Amino acid sequence: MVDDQQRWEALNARGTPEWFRRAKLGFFIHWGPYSVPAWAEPTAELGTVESATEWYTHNPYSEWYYNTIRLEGSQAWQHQRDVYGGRPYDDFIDQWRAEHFDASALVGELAEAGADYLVLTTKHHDGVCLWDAPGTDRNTVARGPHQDLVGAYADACREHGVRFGAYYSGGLDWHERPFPPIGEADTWSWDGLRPLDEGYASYAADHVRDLVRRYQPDVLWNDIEWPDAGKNFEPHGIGSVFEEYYAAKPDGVVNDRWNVPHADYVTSEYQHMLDNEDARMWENCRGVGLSFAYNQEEDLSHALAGPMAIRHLVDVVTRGGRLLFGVGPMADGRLPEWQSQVVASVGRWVRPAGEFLQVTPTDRELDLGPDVWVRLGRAEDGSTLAFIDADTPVEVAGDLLTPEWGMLLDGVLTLAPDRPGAAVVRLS
Ligand code: FUL
Repeated sequence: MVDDQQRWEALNARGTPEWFRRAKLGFFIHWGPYSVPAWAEPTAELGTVESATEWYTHNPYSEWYYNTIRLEGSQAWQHQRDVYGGRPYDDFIDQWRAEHFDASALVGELAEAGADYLVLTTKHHDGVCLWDAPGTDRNTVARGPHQDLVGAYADACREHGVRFGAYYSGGLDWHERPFPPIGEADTWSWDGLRPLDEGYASYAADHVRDLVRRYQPDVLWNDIEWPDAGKNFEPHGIGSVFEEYYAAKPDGVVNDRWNVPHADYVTSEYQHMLDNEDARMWENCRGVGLSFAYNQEEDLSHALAGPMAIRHLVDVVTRGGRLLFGVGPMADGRLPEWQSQVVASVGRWVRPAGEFLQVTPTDRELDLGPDVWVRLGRAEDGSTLAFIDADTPVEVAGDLLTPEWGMLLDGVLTLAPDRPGAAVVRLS
């Protein structure tokens, strides 16, 4: 008899699939009924606010709207009263029409920007499923858009050669397991707030199995733990779902937010970073602005735009990670103009320079002074690449690999003012 421990060991013996090792840029899509009110206070980045109550009461994540409007006295609670007369959250499911949704056009836009993969919220914490999931009619086929949105995205990804990932909130489902709003108590812990029971564990496992069978996702991206009753192999255990998944999709990967003995990689979020980056395969996620889902209160001034987005991408990649960059479509299915601008600006850099992101961390150091932004990576041929961004000429010895964005003459690098981000130099 093979026991559970051996089964976990067998799962852990898998190597990281080559495509994921090489993937450096993914886009994260948060889309749901919360995209209808699309409202949050653009306060701060996760990891920069100390008090949990402060964070949740002024939560900048618009996908948390269903929670924030239940925190009496919060601005979101007031907004829901003023604009929607305090009506129930579920009205947004029916108001969501997705009338201009064109999966192929949207995924094409992200592919153009150099996306290796995309991860879509198939069910966020509000419990609404973006496909006709078993066991619930709170889904986008029965209501609202009346479409299988997961299927549309999965097909469009395959059409454009982008790997398709499914985000699933296994840990929180504010409808299936009604909830006291998170943030009333000043704690970051989910204990006492997330469902643990077997009924919910089997409901969620059936969903993930259904996603695997129908869409064969390249990534299974769970959030906020897996219900405790299902953290095993039988009868509804996520371990057996993983076994089925890898049998169907040998080069699939799962993230670490199940809190079970197996994960293919670990995740960080905004400035909530990992302590052991070096030891594992990892991914940093963040929205282009302060929210993952679309927030009408945000514009380009809240975004990590142009060269700053490239700096973040390069910073993550040269530390050994990959970036899962969040965009939030509007309720009609299109990206807001300012987010499209960010995506396009990423593409202006990644299209010509993306190949130089195949680097690993290096111990080599290079001090070019306080005004120069520089990151180093070890290329596959063993050479060292420097990613350099500076407004004034920089003394550096090497070859400029992105000659269209500047000049490197007699050891002096001068960057073009309209460069889309860091220049790449192979150091001597
Ligand atoms: C978090 C969620 O609570 C956020 O809303 C978002 O989905 C992020 C990627 O994960 O934990």
